[in-house]
Amino acid sequence: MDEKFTGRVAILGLGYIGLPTAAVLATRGIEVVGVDVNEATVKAVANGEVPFVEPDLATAVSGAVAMGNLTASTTTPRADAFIIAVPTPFAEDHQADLRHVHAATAQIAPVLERGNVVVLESTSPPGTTEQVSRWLAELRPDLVLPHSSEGVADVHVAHCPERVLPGRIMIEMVTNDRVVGGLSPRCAARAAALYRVFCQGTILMTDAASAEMAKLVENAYRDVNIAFANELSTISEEIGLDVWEVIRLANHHPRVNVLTPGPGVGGHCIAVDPWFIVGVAPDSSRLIRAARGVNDAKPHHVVEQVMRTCGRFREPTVACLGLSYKANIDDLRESPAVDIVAELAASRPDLDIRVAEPLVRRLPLELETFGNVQLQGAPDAVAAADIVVLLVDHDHFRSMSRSRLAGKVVYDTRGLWR
Ligand code: SAJ
Repeated sequence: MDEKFTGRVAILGLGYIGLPTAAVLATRGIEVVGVDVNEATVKAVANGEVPFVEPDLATAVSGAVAMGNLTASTTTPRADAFIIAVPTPFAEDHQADLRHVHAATAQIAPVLERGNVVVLESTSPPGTTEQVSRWLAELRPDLVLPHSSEGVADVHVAHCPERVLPGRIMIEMVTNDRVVGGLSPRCAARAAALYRVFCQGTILMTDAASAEMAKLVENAYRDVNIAFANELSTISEEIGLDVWEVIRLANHHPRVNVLTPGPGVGGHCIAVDPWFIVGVAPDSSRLIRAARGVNDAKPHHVVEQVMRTCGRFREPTVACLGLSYKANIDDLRESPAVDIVAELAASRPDLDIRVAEPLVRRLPLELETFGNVQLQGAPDAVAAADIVVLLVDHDHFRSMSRSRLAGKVVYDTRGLWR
């Protein structure tokens, strides 16, 4: 019989993963305390509000708060289970920066009790879950942690990487399969019981390092395949072919599925996680490293192509459509589209750049500083432009009448209008 989880859960980090996880657990009757260092976030959540846009999240959070199952705090309370869902960026040298995980561990240690479960959800290099156990042991020498070979562990430590797609988080959180890697089989079983509260997918139990690596592999797999598509797009441009047509034809083969080229790879995961693999095995990660290079070079390539086109006009006006890192979301962080507009604006101050991004109300700070960039509605931006650069395949742009593009030079990085 699978064991059942009962008790209170503290979730450290109320971001894109922590908050939806808190809401999903709380709406299933679990007492959840969301913990964050950001007071504004804590205040918003305590009032049943959400600090970012994600479909269906606001309803879940306000419902859970109204039911009394979800509260928020800047301090970590005693709990039966702790979930660490803090950022794991990479440092200058591409090594994982674990300072937030370390800080979360230090917050948990003073309130840790025998029988507790600690789960690391943050994407991390292999060995990090064991490191969390070591950090806890240093701070709580009175407890036996599971990395140690001495006796029966008092506390259970596991890794359960998040795998949800921004824009579909509330659905995928419940329906996706989950990998749960324990520092021991007992740790995995205890953590799995927690996720069984809401996860309708299969829970795959394994060891912690395999779970850590599996998550990195998922995103590196996608990065490598997007790099292949992006490389095909620059090759096709060079030899005068339409890459979308080439891929469409190739994908009719039953065992071929080339992904979609674009202006580069954005987001907080796919452009970051492969580096954690490179970091642990630099000499053997040649393909993974090369793919990162190909995808990172794509925004600059787009800028070069646009600048070349600008040469045809005396005082060109350029419309850049879309700023988010992918379609139909309002998330501008780590977005190649923002980088492209910034590089264009910086290298050609004489360009008149009109940006259309229907999902945001103002330009991000890094673009506001340029005198030659303004945010406009798509129809106005396109009407004013000599050159139209499509950067994000929002549905909003897909449905735009093609007649508006007549007489303009169009550079469509997403193949939306072909
Ligand atoms: N992109 C392309 N071509 C494609 C697919 C994507 O250029 O064919 C670009 C997108 O425009 C975007 C970037 O890649 O800039 C990443 O977008 P995405 O939708 O592939 O992924 P994310 O970063 O939103 O979410 C990923 C997901 N991982 C996988 O699909 C393997 C998600 O399931 C993970 O939970 C998430 O990373 C994470 O947190 O790790």
